[in-house]
Amino acid sequence: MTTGKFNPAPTTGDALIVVDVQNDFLPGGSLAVSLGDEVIPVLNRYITLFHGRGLPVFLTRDWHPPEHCSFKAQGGPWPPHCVADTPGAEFSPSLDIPAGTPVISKGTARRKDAYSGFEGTDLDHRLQELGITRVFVGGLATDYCVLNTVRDALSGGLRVVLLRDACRAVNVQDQDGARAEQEMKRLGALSVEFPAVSAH
Ligand code: VGL
Ligand code: ZN
Repeated sequence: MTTGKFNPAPTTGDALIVVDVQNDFLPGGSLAVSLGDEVIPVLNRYITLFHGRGLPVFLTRDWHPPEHCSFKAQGGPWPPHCVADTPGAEFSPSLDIPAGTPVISKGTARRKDAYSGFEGTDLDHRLQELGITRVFVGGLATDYCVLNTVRDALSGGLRVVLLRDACRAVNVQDQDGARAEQEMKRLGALSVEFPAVSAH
């Protein structure tokens, strides 16, 4: 359901998924997303909101081995980024992470890339265990990991609220971010901005 009297106020059965807010995707990082740092204060508000209501928060992270297949030297499209246990792979120090927040690592196998937080991880199982039926998704980047995470959430039967002001795109091509958002909405995601949620 994407329109009508859909109430996006976070409640029991909802979880927040914060996608890849890691130093390498932020200004100064090896695969910096333009204005990527602007998502942090918005995400911090969502984290506070969910955590304050006792609702689960999950963090995903890109967590690649040093010679990952997505890196240019291995024939992939990207500069080296988010190599496990390096400073570039760490979450931004500005992200307010409650103690004990679960972290989902993806793209950990050398020969396989994974843009979705569900791919090759136990995220689906973890959400099921908690009785989650709807996920709120924001982070980096709109046109890769957010898009693919949202796609998998929807095809796994979850409802999705896309936090549009908590996302920024790589935009390899000019309109990639805009196209990704359209695609997520077409697939059934509800796209909201923060006040739409906090007003309830
Ligand atoms: C991502 C490009 C390469 C992302 C990850 O997190 O969106 N983008 N690896
Ligand atoms: Zn990556």
